Amino acid sequence: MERTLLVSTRPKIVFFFPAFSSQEATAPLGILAVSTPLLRAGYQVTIIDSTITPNFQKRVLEELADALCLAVSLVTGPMIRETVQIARAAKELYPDKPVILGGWHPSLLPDQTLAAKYVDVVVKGQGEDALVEVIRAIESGSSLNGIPGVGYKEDGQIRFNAPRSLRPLAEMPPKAYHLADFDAYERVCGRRWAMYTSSLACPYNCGYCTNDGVYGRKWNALQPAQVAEETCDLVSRYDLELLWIVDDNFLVDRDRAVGIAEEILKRGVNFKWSVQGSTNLVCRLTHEELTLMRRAGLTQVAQGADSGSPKVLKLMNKDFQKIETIYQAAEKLSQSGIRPSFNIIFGYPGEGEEERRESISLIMDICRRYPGAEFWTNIFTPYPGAPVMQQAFELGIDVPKTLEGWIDFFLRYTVLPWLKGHKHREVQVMREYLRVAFNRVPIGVRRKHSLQRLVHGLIELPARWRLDNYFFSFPIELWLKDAANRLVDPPKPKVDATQLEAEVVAC
Ligand code: B12
Ligand code: SF4
Repeated sequence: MERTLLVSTRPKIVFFFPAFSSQEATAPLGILAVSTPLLRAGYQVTIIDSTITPNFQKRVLEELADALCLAVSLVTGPMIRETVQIARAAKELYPDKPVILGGWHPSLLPDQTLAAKYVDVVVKGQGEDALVEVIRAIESGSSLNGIPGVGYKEDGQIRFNAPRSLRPLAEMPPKAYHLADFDAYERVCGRRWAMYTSSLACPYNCGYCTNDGVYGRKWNALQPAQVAEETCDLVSRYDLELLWIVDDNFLVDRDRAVGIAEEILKRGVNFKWSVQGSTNLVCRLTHEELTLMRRAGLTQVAQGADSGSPKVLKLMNKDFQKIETIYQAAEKLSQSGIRPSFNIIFGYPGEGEEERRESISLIMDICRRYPGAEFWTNIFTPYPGAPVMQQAFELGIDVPKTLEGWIDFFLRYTVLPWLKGHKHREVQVMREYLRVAFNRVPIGVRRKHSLQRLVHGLIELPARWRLDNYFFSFPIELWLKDAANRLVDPPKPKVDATQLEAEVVAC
């Protein structure tokens, strides 16, 4: 369940990847990225991913016995629970072994993260260069002073070095995919797949998006030949069915996007891939270009439609997208045989019932006109570092003051000061009806029991009727569905894939 590269003389670094509360299990790309420079420098690397490792705490502590330090990768939300648990346990047993945190949450809230007693070092932003410099300093017992992008503790004081400038993706080493146990991920997920990065950053600045704070807005990318070479090699080497290209906005350079498809076709390797891209950039592509991409294996484009209300789109700073753009993107993708996948955010500051109704109408209309189109919905989550945060504060959001405080962030903050009580319950019921009204294709494959399939089939039409009529009282269909689930499914943890499956963030 954990992978170690043994041919090395330098000490071992233990990486921990906490569960991200989703069935979409695959190798943690952030850790694979920062591992390569360590391996090249001669360090050993062990990755323990709690999603695929039974008794993960015991395993981490055992591995740490002869290791130099513990490094954890995390984003804001439920991952913080296991981060805190493991970091505390590690510090208790090995008080002298540094605990290093990297990834989105430490990047966006470095001071607060480092203030936790059981955290010794935080790395802000890209970690490839920073981590190997930190590890070298720890190994030689020297100060971390002067290592850009790093915060650390010295003489009981918290210190931050100057920020590290962003490096273009093309300069970065390849990710250490060979450390990943794809068999184990497949057992959890039901699908054999991996993530791949072909570009970094996004030129836009949507109000809820945290990207600017970590990757800036200067989009940079790999050339088509390199992307095709690496992706074809990856799927062939690890026998993968699907690659999710996790770029924030894959389509910024139209010629490059089409070029990648041409290069994949040239190599004749068959695999499915999906990308994230904004609707306006989908609309720029011609039918011929999209068909070519489909032939090369592109099966889905995930896009942030975000709202069916022009007023809310404006509040979200999405001037690059009109309601017609969403329709056009759905049409173009459907006509080319590519699944249009959209994200919708309910409860954005400034959204009222009228605007929510507009979103529901948009969803219903698009799903009917373009069968196969899918919508994933979220309730607005105010993330630190997002442009809208200031306004959210003014509207009464109270963000946690400690790292542990963020553990229950989801549970607390899907309930917003302006969306709570009856209104909040109604939105949750509405989201449940949306889940059953039209089919969606998640990455994680969860086979439904025949009873669940039967109930789903029975309530699909009533769910659509309710959504058309915006009527959510006495949700008997959902009670029926829950009863069927209880009969065939074991009880679920408090924060789990079912709650989060709808919350993939897309452009
Ligand atoms: C893939 C993905 C997922 C997958 C994860 C699948 C998996 N098996 O890992 C799934 C679908 C499960 C998912 C879920 C969610 N995600 Co997500 N996801 C992403 C996505 C698209 C790619 C992440 C990735 O691997 N990138 C590639 C790697 C190489 O880049 P990186 O992670 O930035 O890593 C670099 C640095 O951060 C750093 N680094 C990373 N780890 C470490 C560790 C150490 C020790 C060091 C030193 C450095 C370091 O170095 C790396 C190389 O430079 C990002 C957006 C993005 N473009 O990155 C969003 C993103 C990370 N997700 C986000 C969110 C909000 C979520 C959800 C909370 C959504 C929701 N509302 O439910 C959920 C739940 C997450 C949870 N963990 O609890 C936000 C995080 C914002 C934040 N404040 O933390 C992002 C940034 C999207 C966005 N723009 O808003 N997600
Ligand atoms: S939400 Fe998507 S389109 Fe908007 S700024 Fe973030 S990455 Fe770019």
